[in-house]
Amino acid sequence: MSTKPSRYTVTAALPYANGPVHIGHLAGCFIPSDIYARYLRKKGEDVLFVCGTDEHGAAINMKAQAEGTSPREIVDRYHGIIKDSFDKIGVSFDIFSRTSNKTHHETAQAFFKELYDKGSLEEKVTEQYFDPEAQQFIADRYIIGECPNCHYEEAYGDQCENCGRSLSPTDLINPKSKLSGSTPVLKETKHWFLPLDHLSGKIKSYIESHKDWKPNVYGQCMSWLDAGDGLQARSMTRDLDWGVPVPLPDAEGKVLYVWFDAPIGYISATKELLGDKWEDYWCKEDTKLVHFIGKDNIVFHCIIFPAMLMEHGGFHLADDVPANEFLNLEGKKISTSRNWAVWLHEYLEDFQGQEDVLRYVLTATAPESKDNDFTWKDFQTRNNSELVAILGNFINRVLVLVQKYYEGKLPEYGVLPSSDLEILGALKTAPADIAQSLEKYRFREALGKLMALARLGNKYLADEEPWKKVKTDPERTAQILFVASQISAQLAQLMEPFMPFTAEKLRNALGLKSLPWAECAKEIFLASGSEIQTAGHLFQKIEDVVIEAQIQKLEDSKTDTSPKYEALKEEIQFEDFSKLDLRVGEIIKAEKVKKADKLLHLEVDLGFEKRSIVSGIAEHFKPEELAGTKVTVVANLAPRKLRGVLSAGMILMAEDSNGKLSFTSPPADMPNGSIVR
Ligand code: B3M
Ligand code: ZN
Repeated sequence: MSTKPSRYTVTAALPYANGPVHIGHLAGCFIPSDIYARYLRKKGEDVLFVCGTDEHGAAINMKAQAEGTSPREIVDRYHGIIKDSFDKIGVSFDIFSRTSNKTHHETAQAFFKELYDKGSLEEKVTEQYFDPEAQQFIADRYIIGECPNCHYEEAYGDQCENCGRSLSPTDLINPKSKLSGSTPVLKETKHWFLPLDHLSGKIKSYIESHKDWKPNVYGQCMSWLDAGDGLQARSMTRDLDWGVPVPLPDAEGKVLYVWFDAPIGYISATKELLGDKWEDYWCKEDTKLVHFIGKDNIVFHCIIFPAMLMEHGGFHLADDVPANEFLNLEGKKISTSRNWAVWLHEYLEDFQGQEDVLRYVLTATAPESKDNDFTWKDFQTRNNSELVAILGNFINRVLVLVQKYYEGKLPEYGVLPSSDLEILGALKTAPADIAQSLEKYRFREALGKLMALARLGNKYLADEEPWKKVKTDPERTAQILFVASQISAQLAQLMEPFMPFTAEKLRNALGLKSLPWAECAKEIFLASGSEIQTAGHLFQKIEDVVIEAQIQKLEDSKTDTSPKYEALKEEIQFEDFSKLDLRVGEIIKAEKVKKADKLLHLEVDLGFEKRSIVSGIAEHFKPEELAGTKVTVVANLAPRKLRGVLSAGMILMAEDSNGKLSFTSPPADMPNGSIVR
């Protein structure tokens, strides 16, 4: 879009209503979209910011099944929790709807029907797994079996979580239905496909017209388009009993594919909010449509949804899709199933009044161009040494000193020296500078520029030391506090999109209204004589105990569903293996190594010589039981000293998933020194 948009439609990915929202979701799309929407509103733009819960699909059924309840009960519960926590963290949706409601069902069905009537959908009969006991077709996720790649036995029908390979249900060895445990059978079923293969030319030119998209997004789209067999037709319907019913007479028991109906949810939510005016936000070319999502949703928003809209006709396509990468937690992938997550509703309970701290930290560490890590330690450091020590400290000093020296009335300032004018000049250019980053969805960078202003203020006070000058040079002191108050005022304005709660507190203390972004490009916000109040401490120091408790909570609540088998290491060549010299040995003597709980000192007979070997098996075996045990020894491992004892070789041990060790013993009649290969 080259001309200035007349209005903006901003969407944030609809979270599945099968669990609460965690910090990964927030960092991925909700915080950035909210900053963007708040910024646009402050600019005076016509903005619609929509979201809602995604209440269909196998994920919801799975959760209901796991809890022995109904999908309806699940979506009602989580819609409530999610909506409430978004309100509290200040994500300012104009509407937060749900895909189970009537408007959405009607909108999605009408959309499907239009494609069907136009002949845009291909009807195909394919074979799908059917559970003969439960008497139903099984969603890919409900089928488990052995991975053909790594042989992990509990791979899902769409993906093996052990080796990461994406699968189809028929790839699984020994498939089992999770519904009943029975072996599924293939059965014919009819579905309606979106012929992405035929549409790929159009889709490609659409994507290619957006070379300006973030490289991670553009790159992922191109790799889908250029993949060996190109785009494949995708089924837009499923055999399931929960979802939007397929609006055709011969489609009993079938619902729309969740990724067909979910993005239409953005449109239904708009209709719900605006009635007939919804079209302005979805059909007009002078509307700028921006989808905020996480990287796992790129193909759906950049390829499948636009293809649906193109086929339907009459819609404006997304102008930008600033997808983020993933946020990890304490070095590990966030996982709902393993409960390795910081849940937003729990954060809000544990850190009341500190909503902006999370917004700040997630923006400062946002995974904008690569995966990033959230750690509680870093959260604490950013709070204590950035928000408290820089931003909070600066503002607190200014407000308190103005109170103390001038009873809260901003003093006259006379003729300011050029160094002060320079600082005021920086206030004037800051809005355009920060806007430049925001317009490019570089929220981290924008926040960095905001904090640079706070640092400038903090340094100014530290250099000028008004608390000293007040005794010797009252005129200069007045100037310093006048200038510092202007910096505070500008911070109050420009921090709004990032930290709306703090911004409001500060504006109130300064007696300022929220100004349109363009009007913030100035030097003086507060005239001499304006009354200002103190604001208390805007940020609180977070103590070690609080952080330790959070780390402990994470550890305590994690559930270990990690695979029973470790993934195989990288392939090696025969030459790599043949470097190992493995020999049969026999333990002659074993004793504990002093001051080392885990180590045993062994004397091992290799036939041609006796070796001293230190082995980390003391917690598993008693030394007196070991004499005469046959073992396999890595005989050419470079010798080294462990706790001062020479270890010339290594004993091979087998370890089960609980960490229990046993020897890989050759038979007793195998002579010591025999080669193992
Ligand atoms: N619910 C997937 C997700 O949460 C999905 C997004 C829908 S956006 C239309 O990752
Ligand atoms: Zn696998």
